[in-house]
Amino acid sequence: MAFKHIAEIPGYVGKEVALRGWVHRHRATKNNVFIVLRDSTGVVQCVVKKDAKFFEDAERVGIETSIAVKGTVKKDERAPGGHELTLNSFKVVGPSEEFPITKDQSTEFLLDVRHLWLRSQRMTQMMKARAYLLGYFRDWFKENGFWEVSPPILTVTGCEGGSTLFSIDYFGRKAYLSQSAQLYLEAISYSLERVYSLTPSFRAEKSRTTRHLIEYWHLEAEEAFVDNEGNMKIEEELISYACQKLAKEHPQILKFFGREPKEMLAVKPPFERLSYDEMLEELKHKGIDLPWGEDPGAKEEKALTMDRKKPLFVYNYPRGAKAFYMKKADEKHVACADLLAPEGHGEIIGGSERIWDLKELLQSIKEFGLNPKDYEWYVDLRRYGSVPHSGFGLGVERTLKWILKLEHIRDAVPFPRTINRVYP
Ligand code: NSS
Repeated sequence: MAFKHIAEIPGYVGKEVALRGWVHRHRATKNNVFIVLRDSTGVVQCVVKKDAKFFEDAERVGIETSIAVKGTVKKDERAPGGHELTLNSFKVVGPSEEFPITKDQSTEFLLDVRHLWLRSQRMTQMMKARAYLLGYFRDWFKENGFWEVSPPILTVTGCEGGSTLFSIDYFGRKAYLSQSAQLYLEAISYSLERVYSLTPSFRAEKSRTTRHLIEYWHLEAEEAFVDNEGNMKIEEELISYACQKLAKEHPQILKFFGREPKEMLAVKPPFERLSYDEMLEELKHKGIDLPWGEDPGAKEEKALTMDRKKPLFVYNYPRGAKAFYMKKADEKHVACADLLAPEGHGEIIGGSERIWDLKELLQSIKEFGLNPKDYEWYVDLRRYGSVPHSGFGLGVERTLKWILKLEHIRDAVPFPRTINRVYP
């Protein structure tokens, strides 16, 4: 008899099915054993009656034991999932020692046993939401003429400043783990025009916050013949597409996390745009004095986005607050934009128009105090048919944190790497 998944059960009322999975909950009374069985698609209550020859095995079975069962399906409104199975066959696949996770355990403990905690409903739903989200991003790129490409992770060329570079010993020479695929995507965009990649990025962030990971997943795009405004349009279309899809196709996952699907349906272009200088004005009205030239931090971003329902672009930052590769918008500002998620979550995307003129780039590398030797190949791109181009990087975990209303970024990834945790 072929095994079915729990999600298929509604099609088998009155019939017999075979299921396999793990013991999620267990309760024994004098005459019945109730087992809530879990598989990747859901949970279902199974009942073992006193007269079953495997009653004692079922009575003793521990939480998280893997089992294979057969039983008859009946509708039961009170049962989790709305159906119940009366078992006529019960086999242990792999026994379980006493499961260390019980109710009300500390966050630290749950992080220590993350390899087991991933079986929880919360983590399961998060991982599904994450997979759907990445799928929608890919769908959007495909429908809009972007090629998926695979840039390197080991590099000698820093992209986002030396302070967060992770260095490694590369057979006697110093190399780094990638902070961003951007420079490589720029090179590939002069071949394929519109490209994107999904890779891990690494930041040796010394700060302990609810929105920084040491290793995070970075969705980056680069587009030839596109300016900063065109870049923002691409970003808002991409984000909106994924939010609409999640709300329409998986509202129950959003609801599980306390997110109303209609809030995601409302995430439609155009997103509001504030220039950096306008942002300072708005902050002033909110009682925050950010000196011109400084990058807004968590506090400022929270103040800006707390009462907003849709993401907000802040564009044209002061040159000194941003990276060497950004094209000037005027003498003081660069043509860039950060996308801030609403409800206090803050930055989820950083993007910009790139310097595409050779002399301007050499000048900028010098002014930012970088070693021109490390950037020779990157500079070279400007020697052979350079064109205006722009791109952006989206933090997958930050985006998920916003959509699922998570308190901490570590719950948007199965095995978080933070300043004090690289295990399990
Ligand atoms: O540093 S960024 O703002 N921009 C770049 O890396 C560009 N080179 C991307 C590009 O144009 N191709 O990082 C982009 C996004 C940022 O908005 C966050 O959402 C996310 O990457 N990010 C992080 N997420 C989690 N943890 C950390 N530490 C982190 N740093 C950036």
